[in-house]
Amino acid sequence: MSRFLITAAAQMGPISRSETRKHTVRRLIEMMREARGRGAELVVFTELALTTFFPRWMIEDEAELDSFYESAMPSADTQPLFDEARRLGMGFNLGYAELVVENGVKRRFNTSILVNSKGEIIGKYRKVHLPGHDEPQPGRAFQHLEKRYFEPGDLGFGVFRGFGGVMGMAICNDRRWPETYRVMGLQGVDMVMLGYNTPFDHTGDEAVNSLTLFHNHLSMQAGAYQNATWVVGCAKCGTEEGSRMGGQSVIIAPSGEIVAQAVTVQDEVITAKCDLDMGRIYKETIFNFARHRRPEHYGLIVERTGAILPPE
Ligand code: ING
Repeated sequence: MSRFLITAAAQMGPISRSETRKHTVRRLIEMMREARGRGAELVVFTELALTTFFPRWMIEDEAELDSFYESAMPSADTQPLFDEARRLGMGFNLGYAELVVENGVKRRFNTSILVNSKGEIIGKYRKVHLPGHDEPQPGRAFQHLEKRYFEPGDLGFGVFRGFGGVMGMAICNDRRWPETYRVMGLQGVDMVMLGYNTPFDHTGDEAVNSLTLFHNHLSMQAGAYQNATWVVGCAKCGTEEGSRMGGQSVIIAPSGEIVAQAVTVQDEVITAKCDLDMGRIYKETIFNFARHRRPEHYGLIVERTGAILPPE
């Protein structure tokens, strides 16, 4: 008996630096309603879905920097999103900048939550792989200061029961690292959801930058297939404050096939009827970790001891 989950990704076009949370939340609610209209039970929003991608700037003023973070979730500005999800009877995944004060110390994370159809937060993730730099780099049209504005996630790659399956979360750069999917794959994940803000000028190398969209899908399709899981990748895209970011949000099956893809660089909802049991054949045959995986033979002990290369 298949476990079908009608899933949506709500790709976002640019969010300007001055856009209010209220306006952004209205955009999210409009897409949530469109997704529900197509029967979606879950909608995946993007990374940092409430604000512009502020790590592209060096922000000296702490109050201004804090203005891009959420110190409560939900807050008065985001409560309408939770209320609408409950009214519509659907869940959502939301990426945002999280500010918490622990023992008087401000801690900042690039965070994602999973909310069920009752408006309850049933899962939380904090981005592990932070790309870019902690100091502004000379010569860049746009900075990429995630290492300055966020700490590496301290929650690991957990999975959460919900929506009839085992759900996992990642954020943006995480999707490029095989460990991200494998840690969740080893926990039997059925669907990994992630948002991304991916500028075309990240490396400064024209050849690499020209492959931005190819590498985007390559990373997620490989992760899906090699761990027999659905992957939903949802972009913030278009030219946002002068920075061009890639779109092509996708819903990818455990086979690695793209079953839905966005075709604009604006707010766009894509949906798919996801059979959460589709991964089973892969988990039981090709990627039967218990039968075929042999970490004891991978030389990982060598890596752990730091002696990456065998002695001369
Ligand atoms: N953005 C980008 C990402 O991993 C990047 C950074 C862009 C890395 C292009 C490599 C190539 O998609 C975030 N926010 O992680």
